[in-house]
Amino acid sequence: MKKNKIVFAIQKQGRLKEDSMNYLRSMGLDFGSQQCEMRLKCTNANVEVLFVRDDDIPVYVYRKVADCGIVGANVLAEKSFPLITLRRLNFALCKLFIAVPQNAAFATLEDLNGLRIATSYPKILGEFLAQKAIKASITVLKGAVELAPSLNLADAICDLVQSGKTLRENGLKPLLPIMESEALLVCSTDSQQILNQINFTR
Ligand code: PRT
Ligand code: ZN
Repeated sequence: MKKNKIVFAIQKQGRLKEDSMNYLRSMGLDFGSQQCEMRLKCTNANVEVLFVRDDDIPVYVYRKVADCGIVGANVLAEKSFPLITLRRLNFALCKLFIAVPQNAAFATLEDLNGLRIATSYPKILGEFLAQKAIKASITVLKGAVELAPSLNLADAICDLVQSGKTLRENGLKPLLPIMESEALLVCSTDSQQILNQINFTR
């Protein structure tokens, strides 16, 4: 049976939401006022938007509940579902860094051996450390990662950096970049069918 409706999964609230909606509008999609917190119907095409946590976007797309999603490359890499990236969207730009206390003696990659590193990205960090043959222990935190060194919960952190302000405010300095990130338009393996139905002009 032919499926005509195209479903997008985008972030419900946060740094990706506004730019994601603007991107959909830039493709010529119009939306009325939002009646429901979780879903929004397009008024000029058979398109629906689902608003979800950004961490859940890869699974929505992988399980084909949504056809496309807009998610940070960092989240996509951490969740590691085999999705197709249709477009790099050039917003939500940031870098995942290993950072250490400003007064720390650690200066090189090798200095991380034996340290405790706090992060919300254990998979990305674990793979990076394994590739570099560094043996460090990873402490997984969902948020407030920058606080961990001052609370003696960790010796270093691995977190997203944009301006660097949060690191400075917490007495930390960047040591090593792990990955660059930006918002990505992703879909599952039916990409061609989706591309045929919508004109991705940008
Ligand atoms: O509720 P939900 O789970 O959907 O949202 P969230 O809280 O997990 O995500 P959100 O809205 O904070 O970020 C969504 C995405 O935006 C991230 O996954 C990244 O792809 C991207 N992004 C871009 C950022 C940043 N820049 C960013 N600076 N995500 C987080 N930060 C945080 C960072 O964790 C740190 O605490 O901002 C702080 C650093 O910022 P600077 O400017 O002080 O360096
Ligand atoms: Zn999230």
